[in-house]
Amino acid sequence: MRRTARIALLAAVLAALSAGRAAAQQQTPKPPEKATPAMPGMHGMHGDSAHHAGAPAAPGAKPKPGARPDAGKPAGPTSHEGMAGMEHGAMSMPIPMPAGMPMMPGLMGLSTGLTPFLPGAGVDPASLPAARPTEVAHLEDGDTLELTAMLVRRTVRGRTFTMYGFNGQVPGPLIRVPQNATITVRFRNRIDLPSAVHWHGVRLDNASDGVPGVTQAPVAPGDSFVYTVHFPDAGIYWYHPHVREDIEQAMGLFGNMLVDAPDRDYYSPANREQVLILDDLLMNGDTLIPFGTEGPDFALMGRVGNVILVNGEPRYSLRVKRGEVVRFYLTNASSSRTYNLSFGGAAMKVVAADVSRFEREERVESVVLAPAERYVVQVRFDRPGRYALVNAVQAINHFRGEFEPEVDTLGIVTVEATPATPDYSRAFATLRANAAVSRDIAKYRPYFDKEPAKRLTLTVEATGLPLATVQFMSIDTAYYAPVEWVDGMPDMNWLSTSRQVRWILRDDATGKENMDIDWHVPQGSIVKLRIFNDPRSFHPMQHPIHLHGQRMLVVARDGVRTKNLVWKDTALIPVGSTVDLLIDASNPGDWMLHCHIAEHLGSGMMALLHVDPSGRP
Ligand SMILES: [Cu+2]
Repeated sequence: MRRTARIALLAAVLAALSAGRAAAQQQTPKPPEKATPAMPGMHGMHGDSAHHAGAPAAPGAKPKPGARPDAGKPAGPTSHEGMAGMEHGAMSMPIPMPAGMPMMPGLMGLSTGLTPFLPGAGVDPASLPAARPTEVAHLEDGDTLELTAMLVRRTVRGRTFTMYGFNGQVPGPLIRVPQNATITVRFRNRIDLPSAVHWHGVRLDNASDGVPGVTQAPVAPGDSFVYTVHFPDAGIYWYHPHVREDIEQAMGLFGNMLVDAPDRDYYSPANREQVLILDDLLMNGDTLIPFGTEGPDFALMGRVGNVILVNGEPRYSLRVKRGEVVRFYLTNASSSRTYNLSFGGAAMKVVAADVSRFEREERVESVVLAPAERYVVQVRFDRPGRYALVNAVQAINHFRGEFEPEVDTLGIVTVEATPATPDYSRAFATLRANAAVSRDIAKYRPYFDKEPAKRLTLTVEATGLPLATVQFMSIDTAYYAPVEWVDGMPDMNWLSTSRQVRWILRDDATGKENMDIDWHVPQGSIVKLRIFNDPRSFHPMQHPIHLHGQRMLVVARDGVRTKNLVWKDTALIPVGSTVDLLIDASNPGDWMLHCHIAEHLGSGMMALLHVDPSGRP
């Protein structure tokens, strides 16, 4: 049903477009093989305009979150006013299409209308330091870290680019601290955009949350800012700029924080630890796809890269001994991509996520990691040989209207014949219950069945998109996937920018949207928030919703109570789903609630939650 419908609808759109008719005439579908084939050369970059980006300071000059560059600009789908791609700029359709998928004929020759941006315009890459792998910064309570965002020369798949790194490292330094430590971070901005650092998932003082326009001014190029970072919770966290994440984070500004509990037995035992950050880079042959100076491109689905990187490299490798138990700390630093990870059939158990351990360890076949989420998994490699770290997902072929399995190998774990010592096989086979987690959660249980105090609907509005995109979307939306794992429509996606697309958090009670939502709750309150991801919107998509400075429980999905709880700071809301979150509003201040798809955030999908101080010292 779904497959045939997709074939019919896309064929109809293609046929209508090539015949110059309105897409409303899709009742006369043609078979897809009649579709216009890909034009030779359309994948090529026209000129090297990508390396001559416009005003470098512009992309980060976002004074206030939520502000849209041209909000309210009237532009209907039949009007060329303000329409994406009607300005034939220097950059024309550099977007690589998935194998076997032709570009939508109506989109050929269009451009985003944005000034292309890549880091380090006019800088000779040979003059820059080569990016180095992550180094561990062991810090104790009271220590200070110098952290500099800078230009680096980085080689990916044999091609050298000017990108960003913290302290010259990609990912940035791994900050390893004991739980309850407080450190000082002296941040210096030496890149060509305004920046700031957000300490993702850490329940720290509001003044150090790193959100320009909310907790601080943007740090201009050449300037600095001092953060005080306190770590009340053990686990794996990460830091990244909260300014033009679609550029700065994607170009290498991210790193982990690993917070050690005083209890050495906090996790069940492992022979070794590995910290893996995943991200993806969008390349067209030998070049990077430039970003938009004025705002994000790829605003519909976010920028989904075609090169997946583990710790900044296309191929991860690890050698272990037979029977070794490895504890992997996994972080998704991608702008938009959600992963489904497994280790070639090796036994895996999930032990922790964003802000705590699970109530109980659980055996899993794979782990799903949306942008900004973290999971801690333990994997036992019991036979000599090679195990592939894979991302195995269902792709949608929008052209053929089919779901297709897509498996990417991200790395190889080679297992030697020598047995590992100590032998943790028995501890690994035991699924531990973490009674301390259940005890901590106990006082929140009475709130699980309360009526939600707040309700949000997730949706989107678009104006001025290319006609072909509007026609495709209007039909395609009838058949959505709960999670879009890959970008099956990169041409349409690229041409949709934050000028045309506005992603929306809508307060059901007041109708207010995004930054007009100004929720106040008293410190110490326990807030049930119900989020519904409307499948009937113009282009429904999953959203990883992140709340700063607090912790929350996903207590139910579509009315089904979560059986094994864990404290989170980011929750994936699939299309069509209703998710109940219980927020522990314990940390006073002004905190962002937003989608962590960088381009959705850059297209307005954010709100503020004020946690008002209790008034008591
Ligand atoms: Cu989103």
